[in-house]
Parts: sequence; structure tokens; C-alpha cells
Amino acid sequence: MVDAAVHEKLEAGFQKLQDATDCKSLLKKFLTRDVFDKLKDVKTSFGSTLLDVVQSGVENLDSGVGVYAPDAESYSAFADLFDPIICDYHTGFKPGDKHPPRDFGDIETLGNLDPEGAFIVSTRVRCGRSLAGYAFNPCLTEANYKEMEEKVVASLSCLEGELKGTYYPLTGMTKEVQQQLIDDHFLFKEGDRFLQAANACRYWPTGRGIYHNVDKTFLIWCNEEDHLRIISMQKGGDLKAVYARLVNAVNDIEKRIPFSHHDRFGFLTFCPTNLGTTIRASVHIQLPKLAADRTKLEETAGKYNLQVRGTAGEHTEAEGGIYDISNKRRMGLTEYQAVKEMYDGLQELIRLEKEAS
Ligand code: ADP
Ligand code: CIR
Repeated sequence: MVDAAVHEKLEAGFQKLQDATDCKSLLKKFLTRDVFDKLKDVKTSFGSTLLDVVQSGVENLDSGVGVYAPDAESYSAFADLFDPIICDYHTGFKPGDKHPPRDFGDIETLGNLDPEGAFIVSTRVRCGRSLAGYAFNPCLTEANYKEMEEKVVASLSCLEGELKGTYYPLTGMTKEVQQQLIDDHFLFKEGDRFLQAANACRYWPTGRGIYHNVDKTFLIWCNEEDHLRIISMQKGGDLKAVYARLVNAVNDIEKRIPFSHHDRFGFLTFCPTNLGTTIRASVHIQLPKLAADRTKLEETAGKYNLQVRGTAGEHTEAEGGIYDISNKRRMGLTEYQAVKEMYDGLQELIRLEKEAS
């Protein structure tokens, strides 16, 4: 049974979304009265309700998406809401469609997007992974966080070669070191209001931390939005080198840690935008001509299924004309196709920028 207090909050939230005429979130778009009535009494075996799914988007009316899955079961239990959101975000992944098996493809077919170093500041490819047997953030206990961190640290201590590194827990890290890592684009930010409203930051900073090699070209985030974010990055536009490092790392880590994978959704993540391959391949790039008008840049990027973010990540502004441009879709295509989509689209954007000069 969903209790009366939750019902009341749900009704108020639904009304708030109705009243917010300038709210453009996918939550508002797809939470119709019919869907709401169908889902308002649903509860997963973890005790998660529709309120856990929608509360971030209700509190943050400027959300692009507005929903999170408190546990893996929620994707099925609240499918009437998640399915259309997933279909819209991942452009056409319909109910009944199945995410393809993992395929990193032929890395040799990729290259350097900007050999002359004229446009691209840095390149990054990340993926997310959830530890099998654990729910997502809102359902985790403090003991879960500690146990997960211990397991992750023990597994990562076996990595070798350029993946060899050190784990730095957030607990005990000085504010200066933390801020420097954030400013240098290596570490997740603190106090993300979208995650906070989703109940994803409880017991912070317990169980949270970052692993990285000496050069900070290979990094792993522990227990931020997802259990793990595996990241490869370096200065310049050599996407092939960055992706090759990520693939090598993921192949290695998967032998050591069992991850949650779903027959239909692929790799499972807290946010539906990250399901499937979970891959976001991005560049930090300066395109002064195309970016003279951000809306137009977004329109042009959109034609190639690319997404534009600010320099410090999602929901931030561009600093010094530097934009973060990445593949938008992560589901319904293979890892290779997601990266290739970004590679091809960026080549086009650079061509258009040169043409406009
Ligand atoms: P995520 O990539 O996990 O979806 P964000 O959009 O919040 O999350 O970005 C996380 C961090 O990664 C931010 O500090 C952002 O500036 C940094 N980042 C993303 N792409 C690049 C890139 N190509 N080069 C350098 N830093 C990047
Ligand atoms: C939003 O709806 O805007 C936020 N909840 C973020 C959505 C997607 N971003 C992400 O997963 N990093």
C-alpha cells in the first residue's frame, strides 16, 4: 500500500507540473492523468513509489528529463512513464525493442578529430556501471555505501599498466583538493540539486570517491550518480586513443566486478538517459562561428544526434567559448555506434565551422 502522505505529495506534485506552463521536461510531457492514476499505487519490492521516480523533476521544473529509477525494478514497475521517456530521449527505442548486445567495435576505424589542435581542448569517454546485487542511490544504506566502496577499491587495486592508480575517498579529502579536481574536470561536483531532490546524496560523502592514474587519463567515480562511472580522457582530439583506453579498462574491470545488465535495457543506471551502452563520448570544443548563437549550435548539433552542454557539465554555462558536445543517444545502438555517431557528427560540425570562416 502506498500511504496517504505519499499520495498527497504525489497529487501536489502532479498539480505543480500542470501549473508550470514553461516546464519542458519529459516528465511533464509524459505524466498524463491516465499514467499518473495507473502508477500512483504502485510500489516495488524495495518500497519505491512513483514519488521516488518523479520528485527530482517536480522540485526542479527546469529538468530536461525529471525522473530517476530508485531501483532496477522501477523501470518495469513504472514502465508506463519510463517507456515513452526512454523512447523520446534515445530517439525511437520503442516498448518491445531490445538493446543490442555489447559491442565495442573496431577501434581502428576511429581517429583524431582535430590533428592540428585548432578546435578541441580535450576528449572524454565515460560509461556507467551498477554493481550487481545493489539497488540505486535512494535505496542504499550507509552500510551498503561502505561495503560497495570496499569491494570497488579492492578490485581496482589489481589494475595494472596505464590503468594503475590510487583511490581517493571524498571522506577526509581537503576542500582545496576536491575543488581543484572539480575545476580541472576530473571529479563530480557536490550538491547537484537534481540528484539531491532524487534522494541520491544521502550519507554524503560516505562511500564516495575517485580513483585515477598518475596522468589522470583514466578515472573512476565511486557512488556519485551511479555506482561506478568509468572515464578515459586526455587533452586534444584523439578519440581513438581515449576510447581504446576505456575499452581496455572496461574489459578488465568486468572480469573483476559483476555488473547489473538487463536483457532489454542493457547496462542499468540510475537515470534513464544513461541506460543501454551508458556511453557518453564528449569533446570540449571551441566553435566560435557556430556558437555565436547557442540555440543555433544546439539545433545544428541536434541534426547529428549530438547534445551540447556547458564547460562544467550538464546544466552549466560555456566558459571562454568552450562547449561540451557529446552523443545524446546511448540505448538501442552498440557502444561502437554511439561513439561513431559522436565521431561523425563532430567531423561535420568542424567542417561547418571551417566553412563559416
Ligand atoms: P557526465 O559526463 O558524467 O554525464 P557531466 O556532464 O556532469 O557528467 O560532466 C562531468 C565532468 O566531466 C565535468 O567536469 C565536465 O566538465 C567534464 N567533462 C565532460 N566532457 C569533457 C571533456 N571532453 N573534456 C574535459 N572534461 C570533460
Ligand atoms: C534533468 O532531468 O535535467 C536531470 N535529472 C539530469 C538528466 C540527465 N542527465 C544525467 O543523467 N546526467
